[in-house]
Amino acid sequence: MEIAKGIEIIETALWLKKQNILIINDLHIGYEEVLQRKGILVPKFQLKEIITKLEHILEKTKPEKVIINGDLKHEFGTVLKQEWKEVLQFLDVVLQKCKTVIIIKGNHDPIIAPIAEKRRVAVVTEYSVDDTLIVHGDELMETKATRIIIGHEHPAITMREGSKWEKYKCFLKGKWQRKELIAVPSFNPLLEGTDILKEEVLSPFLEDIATFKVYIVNKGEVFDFGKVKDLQKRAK
Ligand SMILES: [Mn+2]
Repeated sequence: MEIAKGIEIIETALWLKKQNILIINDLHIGYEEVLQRKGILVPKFQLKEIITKLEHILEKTKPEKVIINGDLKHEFGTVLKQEWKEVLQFLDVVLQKCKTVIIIKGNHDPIIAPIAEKRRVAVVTEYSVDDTLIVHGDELMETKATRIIIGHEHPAITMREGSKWEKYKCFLKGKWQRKELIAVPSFNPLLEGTDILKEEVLSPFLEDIATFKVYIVNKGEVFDFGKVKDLQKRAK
């Protein structure tokens, strides 16, 4: 679905059609290991699922650049070989389909650089293209760009589906300081996200959340759900 001129939602990725750039974020590779350490058993198919989904999107869009907008790896507290292996495995898949991969640093990526270097992938704090700034979004920054694209928030909405409640990932589009702001959900299927109707927002760019438009993604399909404030009214 096109949500702004030349900007399309493809599953949980954002595609800048004109510049042919594909943006994904918050993969948090290794997240299931953290859950396992806490005693929560989750099957270990996360990476495979991420790769299958991404390959499908890459086939469809054939981008010139893939930008990973922060939090590629969940945590680097103790860098286990296994964790390195998974990040490299992921980068290799992307590099097979797309020559240029750029990593934007997120708040979970303090030591991503040595891993990225192994595959000659650039690590930057922000990336600008035409009038658009792409940045992780955990901290505000000054910019002349007229559009900002962020990750970090993991936006989602819980809705009733028949008799049960389901959480859906969503994109958000609104304004920050008169600039257009787009928030992209987490690419990791295991991380459903923050319910923006019930929980505090994380990113300071989303201070005006009530005025934002919501686009829900369900099984690869995108649905326009109107504004946050109208959904808040209905939820009461
Ligand atoms: Mn983050």
